[in-house]
Amino acid sequence: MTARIVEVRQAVLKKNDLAARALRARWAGGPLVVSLVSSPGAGKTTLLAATLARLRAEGAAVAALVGDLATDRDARALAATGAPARQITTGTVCHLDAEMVAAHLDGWPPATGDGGEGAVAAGVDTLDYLFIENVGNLVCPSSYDLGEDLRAVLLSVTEGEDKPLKYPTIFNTSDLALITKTDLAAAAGFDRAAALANLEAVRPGMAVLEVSAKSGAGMEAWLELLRTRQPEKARRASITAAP
Ligand SMILES: Nc1nc2c(ncn2[C@@H]2O[C@H](COP(=O)(O)OP(=O)(O)OP(=O)(O)O)[C@@H](O)[C@H]2O)c(=O)[nH]1
Ligand SMILES: [Mg+2]
Repeated sequence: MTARIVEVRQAVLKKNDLAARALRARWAGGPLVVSLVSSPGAGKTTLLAATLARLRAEGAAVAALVGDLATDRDARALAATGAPARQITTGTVCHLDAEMVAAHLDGWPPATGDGGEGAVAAGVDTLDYLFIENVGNLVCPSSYDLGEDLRAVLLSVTEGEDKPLKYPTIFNTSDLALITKTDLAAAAGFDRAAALANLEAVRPGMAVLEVSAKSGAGMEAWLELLRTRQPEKARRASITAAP
């Protein structure tokens, strides 16, 4: 019985890996694709809304996909920034997978604006940045590659410094950790040194940024990381495409 479960799970993951590979190939010359993972309520949507607003104001073409079991609340919150945002409703499924992402890309985002700053032409290939907010869960999303270029895991100051030790896989499959809600650190009695030590124990050398989407503290470093990564990807794509 156990062997059969393992077999089925391996087949599902293999299928996802193939779909993720196809996504990666599809947007190889397109946007920097950044996914956000965390426990429920760690601040993904709030951080993403602030990020979309800032990048749009600089003239970047940005859009977001967001996964939740139910409701389109997050997509509506993100769309309030003016950026195209699309909800993926997963029902009972506790993570996004690459096929769900692929199924929501056809004809999306539609062309918006008048071609001026912040306007987005039709299709994901014309974007500078595509963000994917995963379902709030520290376990399931870790096994599913979405073809993203960068996966950021959020750890809010209110959820406990021990989370990297208890949920190592999600931290191990992420490229960057974002400590969020730093404006609440003192009130929550957040032990910053312990959190950093736990991240380091699980993923030595992991890049860590500390942000508050509410106060704006640390946002510039996060945006600068995105602004640096985006042209790096475009440069790599043009080298690969060169005859
Ligand atoms: N004080 C403070 N509150 C924050 C910050 N970021 C988010 N919050 C609050 O935390 C709560 C959850 O934030 P969300 O952005 O919805 O979190 P989420 O990770 O998208 O949640 P799910 O999509 O449900 O997993 C909301 O009440 C936010 O207002 C922050 O930087 N500081
Ligand atoms: Mg959210």
